[in-house]
Amino acid sequence: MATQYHNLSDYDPTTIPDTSAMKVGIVVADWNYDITSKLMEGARSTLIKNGVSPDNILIRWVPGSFELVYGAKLLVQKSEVDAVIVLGCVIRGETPHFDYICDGITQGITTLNLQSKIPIIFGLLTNNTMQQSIDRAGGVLGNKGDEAAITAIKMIALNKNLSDK
Ligand code: DLZ
Repeated sequence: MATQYHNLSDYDPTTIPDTSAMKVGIVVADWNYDITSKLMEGARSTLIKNGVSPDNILIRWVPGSFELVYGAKLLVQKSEVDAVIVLGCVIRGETPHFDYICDGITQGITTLNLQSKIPIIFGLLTNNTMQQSIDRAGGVLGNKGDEAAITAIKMIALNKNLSDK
């Protein structure tokens, strides 16, 4: 079913499933902290606003976005979470090896998703400028952390729904 929304944080709250038992891990990169801390706050507050208990949100920091893949793998293997959200920010203008980092993370998260029993949600900003990242971390274009949180809730529900059959 196609979403009628272009921004995943514009959601119909009546479609949000029961989240009271959901456990969500968030792995967030320290690099570009001014941006990533806002993504993290957006994700955390959106989970809580939609019924996830603060006690069921596990947040772990890694040095840079490249470490998000290993961080997510650790949470998949060593915690009891139902989904992992990765949050980071890579800016082309400030990062000489932008394409290598972005490709590595994208491939890594894709591979983890294929191997893991729980969904890994991709919340990596890959922008050309700092302003574009500011716009997407609680600025004029919303907060990609919020979108990642809603996506996590929906994917956990899908996984649980199919597991119950
Ligand atoms: C090295 C590096 C650079 C140049 N730029 C960024 C960036 O824009 N965003 C980010 O999250 N991390 C960056 N890093 C750090 C790498 O992700 C990684 O932490 C280091 O290469 C060590 O593995």
